[in-house]
Amino acid sequence: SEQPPWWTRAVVYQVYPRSFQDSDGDGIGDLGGVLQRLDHLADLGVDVVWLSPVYPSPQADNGYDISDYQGVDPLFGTLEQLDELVAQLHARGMRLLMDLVVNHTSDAHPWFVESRSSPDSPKRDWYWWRPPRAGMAAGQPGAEPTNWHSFFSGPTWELDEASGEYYLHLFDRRQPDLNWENPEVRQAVYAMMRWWLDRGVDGFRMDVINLISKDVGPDGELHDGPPVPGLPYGDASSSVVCGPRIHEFLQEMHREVYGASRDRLLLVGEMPGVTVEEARLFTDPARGEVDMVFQFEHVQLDYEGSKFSPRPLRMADLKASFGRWQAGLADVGWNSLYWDNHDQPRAVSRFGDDSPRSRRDSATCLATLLHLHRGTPYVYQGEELGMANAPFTSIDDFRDVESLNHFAQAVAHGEDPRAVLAALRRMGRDNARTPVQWDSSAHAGFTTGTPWIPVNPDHAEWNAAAQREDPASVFAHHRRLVALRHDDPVVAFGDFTMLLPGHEELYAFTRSLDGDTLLVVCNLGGREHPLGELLPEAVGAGLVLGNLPEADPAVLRPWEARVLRT
Ligand code: TEU
Repeated sequence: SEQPPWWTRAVVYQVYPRSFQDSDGDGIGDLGGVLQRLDHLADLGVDVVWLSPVYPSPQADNGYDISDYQGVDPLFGTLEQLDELVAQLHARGMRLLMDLVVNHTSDAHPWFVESRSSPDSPKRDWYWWRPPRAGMAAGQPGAEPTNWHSFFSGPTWELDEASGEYYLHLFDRRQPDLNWENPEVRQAVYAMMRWWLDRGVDGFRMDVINLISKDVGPDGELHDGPPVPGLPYGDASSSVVCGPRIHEFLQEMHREVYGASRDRLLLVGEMPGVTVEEARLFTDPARGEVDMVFQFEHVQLDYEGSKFSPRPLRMADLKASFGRWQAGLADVGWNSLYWDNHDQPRAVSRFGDDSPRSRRDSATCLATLLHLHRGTPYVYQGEELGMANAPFTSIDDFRDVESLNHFAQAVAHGEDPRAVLAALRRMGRDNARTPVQWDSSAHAGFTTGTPWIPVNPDHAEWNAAAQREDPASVFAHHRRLVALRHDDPVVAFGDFTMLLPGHEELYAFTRSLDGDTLLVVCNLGGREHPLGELLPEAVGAGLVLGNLPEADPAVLRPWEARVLRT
């Protein structure tokens, strides 16, 4: 049978360049810094680097608001440095994914500047422009063309005074949505993608790519969504998540862009709200769409509605979600596996226990659980070091537009600022954006200047230098997990079977391939459990990889994970 694609045994490492390593002392990470740290990535053994945006951008959403798709912002360096990064990664047998942000551009992109210049502009239809709601005056509250609320609070429509028309932005008002119904837009995006592939990049992580097809009804119009409790707006999801032409657009992209390069590429669709059933279609190789998707089910189990309304995570929900995705993509398609990225709080604080006693054990336990599932694991910068949420104390500590907009809207609606701040501290995206902690020196070796966001004070103890030579470190454990995936085909390809589905603290499963079975047992809690009683076959099995020193095989200690060959 034909060889499985190369990325089925790969591990991806996400670099958020702004917070990775600064090389010119301006306090903001850059490409020069990434080039300085390639040995760290090679030492970890990862195969692919997903680079968050470094394109020219006003930085309204830290680069996810792009004003030139074919360049590098001077903040981050030069196109030559990006070419050097491609060459350096390839020299190490690694590959580079660029972040493709084409659901929207920056409002400073020449396309939008032209589109906004006049209702008669040739690029007017490159974006979503609409008159005020029938019978209402431009600027009147409620006159927005639909009642949708933005991911970043407020309405998704911004009034352009000059024309009296509104433009659509699912995210910040500085991120106008491109109109993918317009074939000129699609062709311009495809040409840009081909330009990057010609420079040697190895694929794309496609930002909110399942939002590009909006559901325009038979009248070509966008319609209101159901009201959202507690918000003056409605929910856009039914009109914009996995819209009617999404598969058509991705297949067209596949036909028009990848060509002969296809087999060397990795194409990852970030898809908020995607279901397993839809992911079977998106990732079925026969359909020519994407290779894998970033889904959001497991990172939406510990809140109700808004991410800023947290609730305790139930283990049964976590197992049901992971189990559903493992089963759903077992016979077709492929899973992405992640806890962390630049949009999520730090895993060890959110799903583990970042207290001094349990931080190392829970970080390595969570990593073992994730990396032993079937799919491609993603390591977010600092996750391999057990980096934790930051000790934010005031709203002035936050930088992220999502958090700042939410705080303003929530306080304006009368919520207690301290309660809102507590939710931001727990779930805010800035938790993932504090600088990577390289050593115990000032600013953790991230910059010789003043960091754009404070370094977590715990870098004195939690940093790469302290861990690289320590076989018991979070880093060393991640290195072993990556090696295991490369060396053991059961890890990459074995069938997944969930065990102990009802257990509140133990998460156990098997991976089987041609009669070779691995048993994985993880204790996601602070109490010991009698493994011998619960899974007798675990006790005599050979230990392939554990996160704690070997002890009584019949007892699973707090935050202990074991990979066993039965
Ligand atoms: O994120 C899309 C997205 O769904 C997240 O904004 C998520 O909904 C939110 O963070 C959860 O509260 C992508 C990028 O990863 C993110 O950084 C950008 O802000 C966003 O798209 C817009 O480009």
